[in-house]
Amino acid sequence: MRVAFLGLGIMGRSMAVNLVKAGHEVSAWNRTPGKQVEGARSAATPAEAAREAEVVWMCVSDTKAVEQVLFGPDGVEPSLNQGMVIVDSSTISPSATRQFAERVRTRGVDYVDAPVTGSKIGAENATLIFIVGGDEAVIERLRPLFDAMGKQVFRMGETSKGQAAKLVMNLQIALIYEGFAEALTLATKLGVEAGTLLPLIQASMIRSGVVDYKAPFVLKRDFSPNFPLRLMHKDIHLALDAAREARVKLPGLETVEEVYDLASEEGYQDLDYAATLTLLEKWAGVEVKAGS
Ligand code: NA7
Repeated sequence: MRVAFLGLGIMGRSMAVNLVKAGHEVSAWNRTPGKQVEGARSAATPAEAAREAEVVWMCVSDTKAVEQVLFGPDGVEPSLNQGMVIVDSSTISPSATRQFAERVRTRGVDYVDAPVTGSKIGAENATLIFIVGGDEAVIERLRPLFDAMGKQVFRMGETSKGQAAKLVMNLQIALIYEGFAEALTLATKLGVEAGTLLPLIQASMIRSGVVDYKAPFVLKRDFSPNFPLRLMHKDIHLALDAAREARVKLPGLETVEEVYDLASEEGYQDLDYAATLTLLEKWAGVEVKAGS
């Protein structure tokens, strides 16, 4: 298929590489020049990338970035053609997604929200899980592209429901990780080493994918970004905004948001979100260690 890929960040670049590997004809664009995808045509603007495309696939930071890529100067809008499909793998606001979809629908263009879970490693290995909102038949047409970049597609309902589901997934990841980080901090303060505690966690009902994934990084004190703190912070804001719009109270997430606010003030934005642990350690005056 002819695909315009817009946004070559940590996730987008690997996704575009996998589309090329699967034999699709890709024209790629990134806001900051210099990021390229071997085998893809480099476009100077989103509009240029989209001109001949059947599918425009976006993976940019946030709601504002999606709006600019679609409707800003040099944005995709003038290149929209009847029958085209826009797919958004960024994690953004569900209500803004509905507005963007309505705007392009007037031009005969379908809109599918397809945020992902699986992190940097999932993007590299083409094992992403797509959390999708949109028309079933349109999603089926996109199947070869989903298959090239991921391992599973879960349809949550019509357009914007993918974003809604993604936000509640990240809500849980943020809360589960914070629970783990608080447990490690208190355990260390009380004299139980992380390396001693972990096998107990893994053997018990507390075991979780989040802990399995993060524990090795935490024990190595490797806080380089698989999923940068600034993006999880953004998703926490998005979830709280969506909750406010829906008049839902989320006290746990509100507290975690404060931890992220302080972590950002400490300058941790570009570290992995696992670095919130270091804030807890600082407050407690301990450092979590794997142990002997
Ligand atoms: P990264 O690695 O921070 O990449 C973000 C990308 O978004 C990168 O290509 C940016 O371009 C691009 N970006 C940011 N702001 C804009 C604006 N205003 N216009 C156009 N492009 C922009 O994030 P990830 O790849 O890890 O994640 C991407 C999304 O997936 C995000 O929503 C996550 O929550 C999930 P740059 O190179 O900075 O010019």
